[in-house]
Amino acid sequence: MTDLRSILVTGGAGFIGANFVRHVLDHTDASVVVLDKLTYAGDRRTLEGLSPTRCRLVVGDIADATTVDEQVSGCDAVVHFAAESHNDNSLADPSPFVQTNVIGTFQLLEAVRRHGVRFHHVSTDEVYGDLELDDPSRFTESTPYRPSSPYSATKAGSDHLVRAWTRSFGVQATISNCSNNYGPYQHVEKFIPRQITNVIDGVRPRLYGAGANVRDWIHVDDHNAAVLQILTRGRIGQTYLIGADGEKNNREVVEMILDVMGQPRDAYDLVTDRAGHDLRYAIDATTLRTELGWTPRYQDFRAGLAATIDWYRTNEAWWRPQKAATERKYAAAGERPLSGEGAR
Ligand code: NAD
Ligand code: TDX
Repeated sequence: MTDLRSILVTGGAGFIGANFVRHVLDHTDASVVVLDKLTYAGDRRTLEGLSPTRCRLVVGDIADATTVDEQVSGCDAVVHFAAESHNDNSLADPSPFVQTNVIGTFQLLEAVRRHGVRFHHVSTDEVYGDLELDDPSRFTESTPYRPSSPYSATKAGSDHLVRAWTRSFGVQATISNCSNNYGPYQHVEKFIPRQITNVIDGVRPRLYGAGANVRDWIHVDDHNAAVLQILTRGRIGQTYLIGADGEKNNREVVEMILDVMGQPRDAYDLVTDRAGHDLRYAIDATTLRTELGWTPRYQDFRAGLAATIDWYRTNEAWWRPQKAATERKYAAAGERPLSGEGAR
């Protein structure tokens, strides 16, 4: 196993990054520097309670070359989570997506190139576009890129930069493309926490379109265990797809949330669909499983979801400050009920 003493985690005050920092502190002896701009999606409280001798937060922008050079020069590896991450926001204003996801990744690559630092790039299965609902195939490492939204197009662009810097400049990099994550500390703009917090507030969950779109759900801890294994044992230049065989359509997920929370399974509304809404994502993680021996620990989605619901019930103080502004953003984007009680 590669000896990593100091890891720079970009976006470590966001959902997956903060869970990764906890995973590293629990499973290795390494210390962590988090580089995070603290946008609307980043929250310093998410890192509260972590050992101050092993985890330090630097507030800064990955698109700023000076800040990035300073932080990269002192570390053994960079794990790059920082991004604008929400598809709906990218439809309302793509500009910060280009700036952070493309220019920010470029600045990091230039710095790891200068300092000879190991780099792991965290990306998404959305770079592959979508699959038909009745298509039995799944994404593999050789599926052609076909992004649909400004978000996924900028993530695809960042993946291409990483590959070019690896091949042309010898940067020691790996890439992972993961499916939809769920778990603690996810921003309430995202599907699962939005619906859980709606139910807590006595508001009916909101499904886009007919609720038939399929996502391949994975618990955030399983994603992060895979990222750490790729960082320490992955092949340089290799891309690994991360997924836990968790395909479900959105209606099934909402019905399960309602059921676990003691509500009637049909107590949701159908609302305006997302423009360009990808139909289905599905991951074939054979390379990761066979090469690195990774297996997901959270095999029971309902149990993982119930634990996540408990987390949101117990940690209202963490998400409450974001909730009203998030719902105002959806209302301003023109979201309105098409069927269900809300439409009457
Ligand atoms: P998130 O939105 O919860 O967190 C993103 C973090 O990045 C925030 O803390 C934010 O403050 C920080 N950030 C944004 N712009 C920055 C900048 N310019 N400089 C420094 N920090 C900045 O996102 P997430 O869901 O935790 O996603 C993390 C990564 O994982 C992203 O790269 C995303 O594309 C990828 N990913 C996410 C999922 C998912 O289901 N959420 C699935 C696959 C891949
Ligand atoms: O209120 C909602 N109702 C609804 O039906 C919201 C917020 C979403 N949806 C649907 C849209 C998607 O089909 O639920 C599904 C999941 O939506 P999101 O949580 O917005 O995730 P998605 O667009 O699939 O992208 C996520 O997975 C891949 C992450 O946000 C990305 O960062 C990651 O790259």
